[in-house]
Amino acid sequence: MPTWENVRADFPVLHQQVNGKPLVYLDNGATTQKPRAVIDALVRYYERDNSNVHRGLHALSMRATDAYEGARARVAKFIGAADPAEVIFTRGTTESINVVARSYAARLKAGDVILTTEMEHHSNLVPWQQAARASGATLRYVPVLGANAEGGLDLAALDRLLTPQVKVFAFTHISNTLATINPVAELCRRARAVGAVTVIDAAQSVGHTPLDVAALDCDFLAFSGHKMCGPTGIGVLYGRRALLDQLAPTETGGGMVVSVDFEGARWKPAPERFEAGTPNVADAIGLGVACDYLDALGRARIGQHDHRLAQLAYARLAELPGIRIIGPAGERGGLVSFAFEGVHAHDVVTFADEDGVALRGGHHCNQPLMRKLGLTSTTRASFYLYNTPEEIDVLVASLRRTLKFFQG
Ligand code: 7TS
Repeated sequence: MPTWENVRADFPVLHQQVNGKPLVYLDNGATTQKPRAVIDALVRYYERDNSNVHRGLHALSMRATDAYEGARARVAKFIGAADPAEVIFTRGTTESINVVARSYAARLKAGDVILTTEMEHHSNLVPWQQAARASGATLRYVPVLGANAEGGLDLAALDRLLTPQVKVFAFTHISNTLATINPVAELCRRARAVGAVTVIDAAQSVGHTPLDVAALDCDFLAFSGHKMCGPTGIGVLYGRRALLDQLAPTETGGGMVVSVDFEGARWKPAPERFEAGTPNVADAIGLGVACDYLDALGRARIGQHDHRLAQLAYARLAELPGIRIIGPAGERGGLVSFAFEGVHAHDVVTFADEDGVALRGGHHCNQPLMRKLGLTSTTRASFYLYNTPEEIDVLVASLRRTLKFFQG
C-alpha cells in the first residue's frame, strides 16, 4: 500500500531527466502517470492470464473473465454504484458521452431541449450538437460568469433555462481549463425537479475527489482511466440501471446479444448490451488496480493535496508581470490556466520544456469558451498527487526566464 511520503517512488516515469533537467510533470489534466502497481498488473495479465472473456470454458478464459468482472465490481465500488451492471467499460470519457448522446438522439424530438454549459470540453459539447442535429432537439448552454465570479456557472440563468422541455442536462464536474468545481449535487437536484436526465463529465474529478453516484443521484457519469493513474484506452460510463435497460445500443455485434437469427437479434441487458466485441480486458484490470491505488491514498487527501498546490501556484503566478489567470480565484480544482500579454502559449510551453517542465498550451478543447474569454490559447499547469511545492518553484523560475526573453 502506498504512503503519502513515498508516493513519487511508485511512479517510474517521474525519475528521469528531460533536456538535461529533472522532469517536472505538470500536464496531469491531459493524462496522469501510472504507478508501478498498475504497470505490473498489465504485465502480469499478459504473462499469465491473457485470454478472451465470457466465451471460453478453459482455465485462462475463466481467469480473465473473473479479473475483468472483478474490475467492474471494483470500479462500481470506487464510484458508489450499488450494482456492477451499471458500469460499462468504454475507451474513455469521449466514448462514454457519445454512447449516451447517440442513444438519446434516437429518443429526442423537436421541441425537446438538451442543456449543457459554456465550459464543456469538446467531448461533452460536440456529441450534443450532433444529437440535437439528428433529433431536431434544441441545444442550449448555461453561461459562464465573468468578472467578479469568473469561471462559475450562472446559476440564476439556470432557473430560466431548466424548463420541463429539458430532457438531458450534461455538465462537467471540474473544468479542465477554468478549474471551476461545479455544484454537481445541486445541478442534479435541480435537473431532477424538471424531469431532466443528468450526465456528469467526471474526467477531471473522479481521480481527484471523493465521488459517489448514489449521493449525487446522477443518471450518467463518464470518466477516463488514464486521468486517474489507470491505463489509456479504458474508461467508464456509469448509468442508472433502469435507464440503461431502456437505451438502444450504439454498437452491435458479438457478445451483446442473447440470440440472433437471420431476421434480427435480441440484446442482452447492461452492461453487455453496450460492450459489443472483445473488450479491453487488460486495461480494465489495470483500472481496477488504479482504483485500489487511489483509495489506499484516500481521494479526500489527494483532493487536499491538489487544492493546496493549485492555491500555491495561483498565488505565485499572480505575481508575474502581464499575467492573466482564468477561472475562480478561490476554491478551484488542481490546475491553473494563464496567458501572458504578448507571449504565445506555445512559446511558454517550449521554453518550459527546455527546463524539464511539462505544461500544456492551446485551447484545451474548449474553443467556444476561449473565444468568449477573448483568448485563443492559454498555458496550463495541472497537478496531481505526486507533485510538490518545489516543482512550483521550478515552474515559476522557468516562466520568469521566458518572460525575460519576451518582455525584456
Ligand atoms: N472531459 C474533460 C473535462 C476533459 O478534461 C477531457 C480531456 C475529456 C472530457 C476527454 O477525455 P478523453 O480521455 O476521452 O480524451 N481533457 C484533456 C485536456 O484537458 N488536455 O488533454 C485532454
